[in-house]
Amino acid sequence: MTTQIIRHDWTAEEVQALFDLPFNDLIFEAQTIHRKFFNPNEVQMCQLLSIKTGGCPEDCGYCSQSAFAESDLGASKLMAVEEVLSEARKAKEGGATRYCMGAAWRSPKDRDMENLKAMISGVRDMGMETCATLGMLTEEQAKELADAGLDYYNHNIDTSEEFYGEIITTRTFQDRLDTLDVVRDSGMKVCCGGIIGMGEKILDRAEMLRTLANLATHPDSIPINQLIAIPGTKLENVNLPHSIDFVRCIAVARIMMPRSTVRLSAGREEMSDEMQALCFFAGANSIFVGDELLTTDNPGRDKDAALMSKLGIEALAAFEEPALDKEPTNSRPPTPLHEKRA
Ligand code: SAM
Ligand code: DTB
Ligand code: SF4
Repeated sequence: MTTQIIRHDWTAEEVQALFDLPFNDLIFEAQTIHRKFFNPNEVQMCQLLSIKTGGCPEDCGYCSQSAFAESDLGASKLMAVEEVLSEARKAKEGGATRYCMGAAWRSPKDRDMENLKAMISGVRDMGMETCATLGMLTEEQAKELADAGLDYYNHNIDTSEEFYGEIITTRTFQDRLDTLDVVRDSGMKVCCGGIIGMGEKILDRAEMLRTLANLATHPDSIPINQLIAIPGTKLENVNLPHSIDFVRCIAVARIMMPRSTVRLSAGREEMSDEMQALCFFAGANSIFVGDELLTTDNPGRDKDAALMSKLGIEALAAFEEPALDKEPTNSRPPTPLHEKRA
């Protein structure tokens, strides 16, 4: 199969055709593209910290931190700057090169901005890449965070536009896209992906990836989460997707967005070593390390170190450009999504 390399004009049929490929053809294609842009034996190690947990006014059906969830998670205040920096130092000593701070907010309050900026510049001064996920941002907030040294902003579309309303009602799909524009315009890199296994159809997975790939610029980083069905959330009884179906999503993301970092994010606790190895083969090149994600467990460092050693995978250094980054062939000028929709 011939593949245009960097594209922003994927049709629904083309993406569906990728999902319909025989599995071996799909992951061969994904691995071939992966090798054009990345060292296949390097994976980026990120670590998360929940700097403000619980009591969130949004109703995301998967999230333990939503005030609508019946979880026993209390609502905490924003952590103190020193406490965050001390956790970040430990993460760096443990091998993390990107540090991502998450807050259970609809959007940050102006009164929190000074502390957030001190956290960001403090982490940046340690030599780690910085990322934050704080909800919706105004232009001014995005600019302030960028100026403080925030490299990436994580803001997921989570699923297809069509399925979105089944999962979240307190903000729209368009709200998410608007914040992504604000983030991009501020000069920060965009980290945007979604969740597999919320009861969506394959078509929804295809449409989610199509939305991301048809943005004027591909997200620099694409977290693909497997739903962690957390007791007390609306999705607590949803079954895990089949592992092969999950790997297919990684492969399709890699093919559609060849230069982006694809992050094998939540859900690794439930994944076998073999499934994770297939995800790396399909083009995933980043993981979250450490014992915890935000509110749930993650395979600890020892388990991950053993897996990486078995696979001969090395950690990517902070701020390292992909080793094999080349000029794309068959590149077409991007078409902004809003223009395509009009
Ligand atoms: N409040 C911020 C927001 O929603 O943008 C940031 C935090 S939120 C926890 C970040 C992302 O984590 C969500 O968009 C979702 O994709 C993912 N996530 C949250 N809970 C999850 C779960 N139970 N399973 C899998 N992914 C989850
Ligand atoms: C993302 O897409 N996944 C991470 C990060 N961005 C912030 C969060 C996963 C959270 C999993 C559930 C929890 O620990 O609460
Ligand atoms: Fe709030 Fe983010 Fe959880 Fe949604 S995913 S409830 S916005 S913390």
